[in-house]
Amino acid sequence: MLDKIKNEIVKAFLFDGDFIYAEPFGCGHINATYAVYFRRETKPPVRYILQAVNTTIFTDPQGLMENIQGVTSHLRKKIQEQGGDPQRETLTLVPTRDGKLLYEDSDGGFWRSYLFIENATCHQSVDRPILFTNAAKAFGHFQKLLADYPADTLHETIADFHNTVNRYELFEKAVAEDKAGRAASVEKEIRFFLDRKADGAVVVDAIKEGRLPLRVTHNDTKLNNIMMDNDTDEGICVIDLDTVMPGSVLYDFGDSIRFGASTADEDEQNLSLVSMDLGLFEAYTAGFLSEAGASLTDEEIRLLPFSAKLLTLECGMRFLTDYLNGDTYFRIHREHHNLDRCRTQITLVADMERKMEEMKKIVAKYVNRT
Ligand code: NDG
Repeated sequence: MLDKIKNEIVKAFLFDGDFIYAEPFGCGHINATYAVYFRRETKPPVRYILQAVNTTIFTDPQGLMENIQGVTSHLRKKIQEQGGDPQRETLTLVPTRDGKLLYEDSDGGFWRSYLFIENATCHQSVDRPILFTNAAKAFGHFQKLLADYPADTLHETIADFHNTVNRYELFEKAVAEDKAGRAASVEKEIRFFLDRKADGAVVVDAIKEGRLPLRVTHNDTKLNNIMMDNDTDEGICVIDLDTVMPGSVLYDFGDSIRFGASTADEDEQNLSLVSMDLGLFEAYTAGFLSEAGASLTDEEIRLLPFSAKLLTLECGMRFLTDYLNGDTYFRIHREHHNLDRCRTQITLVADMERKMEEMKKIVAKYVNRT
């Protein structure tokens, strides 16, 4: 792929300078991401992000790019109004030489590019609680900036993305079909999810019955989807905007806790290292409620602790579904990778169930209803 990038793809984009080299970049499970480097005559070298969109998953890449353009333009305007630096605080698309946002290559692959945000890092884990508080503030702020975005203009890039009732149906289908012949070896894991099927309907039903509002949400709020400033540790830019769609704020809060409040990596094989850290839960809750708290309804606040469990349950079930289907969705780097990922999520769900009352107390501590 690096040859193809050099010989074809980089020539299609409006990059500044002469191509030096390209290298794989980041840790995404879905798209293929590269950094591409350019030499310039009178200015320092520059790099860009180049991404091959996974069109098996995002079947409407044009619609996807319309969303990203719409959302980043909206953010850019607000950041400018507030005196911020839009090239640092939101993603900036680099167009192709013929003015498009996507380049279709000679094999039918779709590519896009962003300016590289320098002097900032995507952290893979929380080594200091302040990072997590700052991530929470950034996601809360992102939510606030998009509160007046016209939601009906957004394409639904992945239908039913966090519809946990639907996710249960897909899971039960994968168990019944057992395409990869693995179901018998993971009976215990399958049972864990089936035992919690009722949880899957809680948020979906509340949205359907109008007890929870739909908002424009990010829907994939892992810690590594925020760039944090290397000098100040502030969360400066929310990235991976592929799943920005109408959703519940609970999806964003819950998914952040799932990933960032864990004491171990998402694919840790030693499960005795995996638990949900209440201190990190508190760090995130404090930051998130300080930014977004005032705009949340009582029902949203009541369900925040449960949402952490729900999103972890959903993600674990998605990993197991993919394992049963033969690993066709998430990129894997070793044979039972999806099963390892599923097991960490199960361990976290069980730990959250034990700690639910304490999580509720922490939320109550930071709710400011004056
Ligand atoms: C990917 C998934 C996200 C999931 C995460 C797990 C898509 C588009 O991997 O939903 O929670 O690490 O499926 N994104 O980012």
